Amino acid sequence: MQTHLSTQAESTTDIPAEMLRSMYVAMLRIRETEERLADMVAAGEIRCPVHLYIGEEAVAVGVCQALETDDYIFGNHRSHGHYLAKGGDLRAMVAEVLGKETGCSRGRGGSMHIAAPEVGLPGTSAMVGAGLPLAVGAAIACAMQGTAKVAVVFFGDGATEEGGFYESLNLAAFRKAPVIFVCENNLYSSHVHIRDRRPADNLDALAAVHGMPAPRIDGNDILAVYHTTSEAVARARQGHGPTFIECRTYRWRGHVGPNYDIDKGLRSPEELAEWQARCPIQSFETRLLHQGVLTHADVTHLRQCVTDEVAAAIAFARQSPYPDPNTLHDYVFAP
Ligand SMILES: Cc1ncc(C[n+]2csc(CCOP(=O)(O)OP(=O)(O)O)c2C)c(N)n1
Ligand SMILES: [Mg+2]
Repeated sequence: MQTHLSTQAESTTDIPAEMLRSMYVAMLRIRETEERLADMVAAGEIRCPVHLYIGEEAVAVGVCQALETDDYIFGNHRSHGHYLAKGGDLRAMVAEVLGKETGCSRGRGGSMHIAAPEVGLPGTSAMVGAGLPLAVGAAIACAMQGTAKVAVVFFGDGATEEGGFYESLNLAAFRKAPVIFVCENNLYSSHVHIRDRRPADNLDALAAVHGMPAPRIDGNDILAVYHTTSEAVARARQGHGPTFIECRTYRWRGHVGPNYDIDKGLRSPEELAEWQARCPIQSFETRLLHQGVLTHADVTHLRQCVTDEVAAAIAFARQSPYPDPNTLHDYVFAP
């Protein structure tokens, strides 16, 4: 079983410059969207629970860059980044978080129930661990239909403490299902650190025991995520079965909402600062500048484009109507 923590040694030279730029922009888009959503939650404009992904952007973008549009992804309660990285419509997501009729779930779902089936995200579930069996089912269906499609599920370290996690890994391994388990290990489940929940920090070993490769990688290194996922996708498409990828990362904000959970004494300012110094966007930007893929003028321009794009999405969402109260029961049951 392969278990390694890669560093920023992975090469950029085998990736076209245009793709590198697009990966950089995709991370910027997630960051800017989340920062603005955080402001809107703090101002009381957004009323649904919002779990922010800031700090973890390299996982979603690195994984989705290795997928085709018709491959499936499944998310969880913290899925804005997954949705955007897979190509979901930004305006429809912001409108959903604001509860508007133009939202991707017509304003009925909110932040935790976003969907973009047109790009392979059938939906997200806030039940911790619920995405795993859905992804395994989708992967088995893809194989039975004779397609080369794969399914990916993003889940947190906390989801490994659910029974469905073990059932999913077992069935996927047994059936050699074309599924990739992407564990976003941000060290916390709600407000509890992994050292206070488990006898050992060994999630990769849980997967390895099911007989699947279980690389443990730096989830803040987008190229490590991209290369590792590409290998897993190739393996899955060739019929060799699932891979478990443990991405070590960190969410900058608290479990839910815009605050940092420092005031609650749940984590230290030093821990947060240490991970902020390892910002996945900043390190990738520095690298692209160093390698001449981007100039400083490009960085300024691209950052402004993303700021404008997000501002336009927020304006669209604000101008959109709320659902008509008479349609409250629509879309709840199949007609
Ligand atoms: C089955 C279930 N149990 C408990 C909860 C409450 N809950 C919501 S998020 C969360 C923590 C999840 O932690 P993790 O899986 O590590 O994801 P992260 O929030 O760190 O991204 C919990 C316990 C839930 N939504 N579903
Ligand atoms: Mg977690």
